[in-house]
Amino acid sequence: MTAHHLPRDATVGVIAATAGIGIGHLVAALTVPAASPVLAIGSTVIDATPTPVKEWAVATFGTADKIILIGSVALGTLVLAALGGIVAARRFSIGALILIALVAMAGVAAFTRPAATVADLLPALATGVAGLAVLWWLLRARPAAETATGGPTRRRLLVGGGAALVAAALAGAAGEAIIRGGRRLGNIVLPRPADPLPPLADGLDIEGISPFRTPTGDFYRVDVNLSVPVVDVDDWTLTIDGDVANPYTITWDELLAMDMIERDITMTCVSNEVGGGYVGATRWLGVPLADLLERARVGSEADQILSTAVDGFTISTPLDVATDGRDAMVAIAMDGEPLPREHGFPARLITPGLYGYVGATKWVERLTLTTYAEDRAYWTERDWDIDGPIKISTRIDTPRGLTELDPGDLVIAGVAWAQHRGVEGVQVRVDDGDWTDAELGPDAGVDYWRQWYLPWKATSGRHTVQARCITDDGEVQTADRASPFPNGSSGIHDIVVRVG
Ligand SMILES: Nc1nc2c(c(=O)[nH]1)N[C@H]1C(S)=C(S)[C@@H](COP(=O)(O)O)O[C@H]1N2
Ligand SMILES: [Mo]
Repeated sequence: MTAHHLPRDATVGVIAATAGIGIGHLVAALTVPAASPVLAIGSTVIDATPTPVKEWAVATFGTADKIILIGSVALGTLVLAALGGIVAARRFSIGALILIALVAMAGVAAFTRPAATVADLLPALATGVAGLAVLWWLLRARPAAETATGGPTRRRLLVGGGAALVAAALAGAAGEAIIRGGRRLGNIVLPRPADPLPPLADGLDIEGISPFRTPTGDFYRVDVNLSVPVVDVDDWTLTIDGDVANPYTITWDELLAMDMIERDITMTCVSNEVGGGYVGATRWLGVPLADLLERARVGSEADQILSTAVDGFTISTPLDVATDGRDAMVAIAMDGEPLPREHGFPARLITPGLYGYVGATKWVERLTLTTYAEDRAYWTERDWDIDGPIKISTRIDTPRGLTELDPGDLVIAGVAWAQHRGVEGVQVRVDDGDWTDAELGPDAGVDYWRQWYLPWKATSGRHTVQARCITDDGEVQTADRASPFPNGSSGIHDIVVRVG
């Protein structure tokens, strides 16, 4: 055997691995979607990545961080698979061992996920069986006596390999379709809140300003999940346990039968940078956390609510925010629709005034009353603050920084939020001028952002525009640009524009 067969043998390895991954994805879709080989390895890599690197990745690639991660895992897998193919063509058993090692990694990654069961091993198993079968079959299809020009047998290899690739693509696509189509989002009829709110105001209609209510499709998404959990409400339950006198579990129907509240709440991520897009505002429908806890009769020890998602992810929320009168809730709907899967279907925690990582558990299924001394959650284990109050923020939506504008009458506009405190005013400053009061849009309560705007006669030249927020209790936002992690970025948003 000679070196010029290397590309062909490498291709055989890649085809075998691709076939395995495609079949594995289909089996995962039918069993445990998150245990799909590439996803399972990717999630393990995410969990094992040191926090600073993770923060860097989110800051640098934004939401594309996941695509880049999956891409790298896939690339690494294919390189190893190519090596497996080359070795297998010479010594089948050793080449096969390389593929088996790859599959074993996927199996271990799937099985060590929180709350994994034996079913989590099925996708890796299917990947291994399919991959090895294709490898063996393709290598057997190779001509016994090789000729440089190839021939019909070589064509058989091409056709066979092509067929395996097509089958892999079909299986993978079918799997993806099943996962996305979901087993059942259900024909959910949302209950009416006990005290419906008046409709949310339309808000200011200024070109470039954030809409007063963020359309759900534009709502930012932040989580550690490569694949979105698929939950069937018929199988879902919510359990309240830990330091409580009356631990209990309720079904979806029982949750829906409880009294509902609707609240207008702005949500944001601790990783949002000054002026960034990880913030959204909408109307949430749900059951007050206080009601759920009251029924459980919380003991005297607990100081945190440790919430667990269906995939084992945990968030810890200070117990006092559930009882200090704010409208923390287990939400089931946003903007009048059941939660979309990416935002936590069927139920999630929403805690006004706290960053998402300490109060907004998506796909929640358990609330455990415990203590900070005893239990830690995903992010607090990684040394993030246990208390994550949202910092006062102002964002200039328009004009955009670093743009060229025509001189004349312009409007500076944006949003400001002082969660759970209320926005009393917003002030704008151009260059070294005075801070000028902006006009405010409608008020939907202390937990909701406010739109603001200020007309501006723009003169030629380069200008700096800044905006700051003043809270209902009189605090003026400062220019302190604290590091965005782990406490959230504050700081005055400033942009530079050129008027030409
Ligand atoms: N299960 C689960 N819930 C989660 C997270 C997560 O990774 N897993 N991320 C949290 C973080 S950091 C934020 S900012 C919010 C984001 O919610 P959204 O994606 O609906 O905007 O969800 C929170 N809830
Ligand atoms: Mo977050």
